[in-house]
Amino acid sequence: MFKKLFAKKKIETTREVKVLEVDASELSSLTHGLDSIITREIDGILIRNFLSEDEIERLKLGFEKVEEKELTQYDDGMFLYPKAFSGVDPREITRDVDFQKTLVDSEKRWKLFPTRFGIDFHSKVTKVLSSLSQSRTVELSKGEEGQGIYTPQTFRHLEAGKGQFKTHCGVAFQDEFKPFYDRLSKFCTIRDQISYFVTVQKPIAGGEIILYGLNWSDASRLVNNNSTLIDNKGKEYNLHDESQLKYYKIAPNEGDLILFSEGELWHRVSAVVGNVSRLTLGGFMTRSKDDKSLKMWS
Ligand SMILES: O=C(O)CCC(=O)C(=O)O
Ligand SMILES: [Fe+2]
Repeated sequence: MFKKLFAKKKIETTREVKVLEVDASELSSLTHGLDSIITREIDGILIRNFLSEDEIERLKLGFEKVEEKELTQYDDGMFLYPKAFSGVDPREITRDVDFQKTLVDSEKRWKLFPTRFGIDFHSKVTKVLSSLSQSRTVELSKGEEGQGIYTPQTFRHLEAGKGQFKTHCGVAFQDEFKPFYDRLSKFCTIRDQISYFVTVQKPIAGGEIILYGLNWSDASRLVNNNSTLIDNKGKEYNLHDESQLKYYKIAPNEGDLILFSEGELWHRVSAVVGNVSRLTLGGFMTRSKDDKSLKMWS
């Protein structure tokens, strides 16, 4: 009885984050995996050993040869190749003809990927993603009149000792990068976007993906340099205090592929620690307007 009386009042925390973990050889048991992320029955899937050691080595070698001038810096210690949507069509509006031209350039660059990086990553990842959905195909997003494509995947290089992705979620991006999302929303339902990436180089420590058990629709205010979330009732969560909310945290191994509900789920990548940088390759997808396919971009 005393124990009960004096027990410390449990701090109310957020919900559990559900991520299924499977080996690439067992994927046939998950034919509804992507659909379950869309309906939010689960938050994500971690597919172990999606790429072989040989495929990883090819990607690493290929990325080493990417020239500095081809990289775009997005934040301190964060470099992307090729440019992601936020660099192609940033906050100010790009003229339609110029945007269309970037899609044509993206297609040329993308077609060279298999020879340049030694593996047809796009075909391989699309095949697996398609096998995880019963009702939808996974497709490239094309430009107007079928001209050009939205780059489906980007390499993300987080420099040793400092690179990180601060807390964010897809829906919050929709305000921040409105011109781009306005274009996307002409052919997609942009709300339920899904993120996927494969780890190409794992750092010694840090560089973990952290998915918080808090949805944008429950907590939409992110303050204090992306370190505090305020929910709709005014309750504050310090994202760096692990006792304040539930989360799923993992540093995937090289070759592992993770996919998760990027749209509503707040998440971040912790700072890379040690002298090995973190390299990932991935992109986003969301349902087409007719809900028959998932359209990709990065
Ligand atoms: O680690 C990455 O490549 C990106 C992490 C992330 O924020 C995402 O996949 O949405
Ligand atoms: Fe993200």
